[in-house]
Amino acid sequence: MSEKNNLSSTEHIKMKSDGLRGTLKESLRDQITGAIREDDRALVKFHGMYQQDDRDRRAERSAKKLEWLYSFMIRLRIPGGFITSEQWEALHHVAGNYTTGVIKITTRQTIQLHGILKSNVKPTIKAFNTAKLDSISACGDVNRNVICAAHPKFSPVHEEIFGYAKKLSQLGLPKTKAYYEVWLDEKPLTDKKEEEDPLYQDRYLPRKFKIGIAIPPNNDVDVFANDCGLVAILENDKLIGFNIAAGGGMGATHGNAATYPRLGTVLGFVSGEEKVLKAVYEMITVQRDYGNRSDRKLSRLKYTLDNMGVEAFKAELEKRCGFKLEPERPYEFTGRTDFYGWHKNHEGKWYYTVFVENGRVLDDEQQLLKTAFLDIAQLRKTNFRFTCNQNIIIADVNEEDKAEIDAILKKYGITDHTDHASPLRKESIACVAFNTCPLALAEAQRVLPGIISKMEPLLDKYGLQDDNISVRMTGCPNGCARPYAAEIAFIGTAYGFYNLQIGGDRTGTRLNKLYRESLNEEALIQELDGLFKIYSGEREAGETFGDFAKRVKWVEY
Ligand code: SRM
Ligand code: SF4
Repeated sequence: MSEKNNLSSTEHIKMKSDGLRGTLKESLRDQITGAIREDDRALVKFHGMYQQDDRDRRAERSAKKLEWLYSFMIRLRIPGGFITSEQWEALHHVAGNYTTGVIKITTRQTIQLHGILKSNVKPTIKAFNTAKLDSISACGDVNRNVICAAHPKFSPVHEEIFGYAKKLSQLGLPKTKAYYEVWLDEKPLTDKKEEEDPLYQDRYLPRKFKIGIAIPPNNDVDVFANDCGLVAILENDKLIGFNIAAGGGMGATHGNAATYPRLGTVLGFVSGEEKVLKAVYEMITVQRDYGNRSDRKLSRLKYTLDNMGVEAFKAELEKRCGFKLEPERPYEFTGRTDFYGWHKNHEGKWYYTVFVENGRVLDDEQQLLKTAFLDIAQLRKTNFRFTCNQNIIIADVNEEDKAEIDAILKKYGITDHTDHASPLRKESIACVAFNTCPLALAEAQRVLPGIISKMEPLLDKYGLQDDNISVRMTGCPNGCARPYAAEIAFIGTAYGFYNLQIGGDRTGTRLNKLYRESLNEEALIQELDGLFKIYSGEREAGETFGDFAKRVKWVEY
């Protein structure tokens, strides 16, 4: 079982937090500082928020002997990434009233808003609550936003599988009512028994826990990057159950060999709703009881699994479930890209997938994304779905409304942008990094578009312009853009420097490997020029860049 002694400081904060309340109310009342108390910074994450500061302005503020410019980032819990047009409209106004204005679609199918001053946090949460949106458990040592294959075109059982995302999200919600008391001013419970929590108890999990659901043949959710991955198995267009995988995770720390990215291991197959929910629930309890609570760098499920061994982990899971997992069922992933433009599903509804570069919804000189989405939302004729590739699907459009929506997309430059962006650009993902992420060593979303602009001419030069090679960039090794599962990854090591990793496959089932260490942007482009030249000349028909890199042993497997 997990270490009883030598608990990390976060464990103590959780235990004495009175159901995640801590001194949050006092912290909010304190007008002397834009920050909250130190222990509350750990607790506020469980409510879906992070205290941050503007890193671009640290030096200037310090020089003036001013406190850093603190603000909060709020991340919503949106299982399966689905919201209504009413909710989009509310989100648009919250973003305008209280935040930087940019709506950021995350790699886990939800949205984040940045730059919220302490005094604006409660009004923001209240406005979300009015729109039936919340940020409970979007961060913290709990089950996070449950992600699910995004595009309803791909399966007649999409709705049923999306239903699992909602149920699993509910299953993993903490029982504490602290969120309602602290942020929504609801009266404290008179009987604390109401919030006794058999799953999380008073220590919650050793670390974050992530669940993803994929519908083959598309792996848009990168299912094996999750602590718990469910791969839907269909027979004759009917859902018969899920292969269940454990131990995916991307995070690593430079210079700490005990940490590593890992893809989930399929443990077996499970069918029937009750058993599927039970298997996931018990996987969470195994992690709760066996996960490392001393060293947070080694506390994700992937380390628990590797420490116990896959067979022992599976045996413990089956013991707790009271049933055995069946042997894994066959499935095949053929891609993980989003399907841009208009597509029709089996019921005759239309879906338009908009390319949102790095998930940043704003109006700029190329296109008026925010304006277009607001206009569309105000029609009340669509829903919105976020994808794990940081894009948006304008969803559930009736045949008779399609022309009206299409006209808005054209008017504001959206169609043009989505149609004309290169396959390379549309496949690229970057994490937030500067100026808000406190862990960033290097830039990511602010520089990747420019790097792609330098890679595009290289691909043109070698006749590779139609190749949708997956490129992912992060400002540090934590892996928020799932870079280790890309064909090409740039992983920040210091400001302006990146490790170049290559050799991952295009479907998220093979990790890449380190090829060159700490290159600046110019050196990265130079290296890629050489690699693309060889790839274009020597690849076999249909061979992807990642597969080629592996075959010719640019990196060792
Ligand atoms: Fe992440 C921490 C942003 C998806 C692995 N991640 C952070 C923080 C909160 C920094 C912090 O701890 O203070 C970043 C906030 C930046 C900012 O200013 O907004 C951050 N992570 C993001 C997002 C917004 C990236 C994006 O541009 O889309 C994604 C939000 C997802 C969501 O909606 O919940 C995001 N993070 C991921 C993913 C991808 C995924 O889950 O599919 C991963 C890799 C998978 C995994 O968990 O292993 C990921 N984030 C991490 C880690 C490393 C965890 C580890 O096991 O070592 C950290 C650092 C930590 O937890 O200590 C981290
Ligand atoms: Fe921040 Fe690193 Fe995550 Fe990028 S990968 S958002 S730099 S923690």
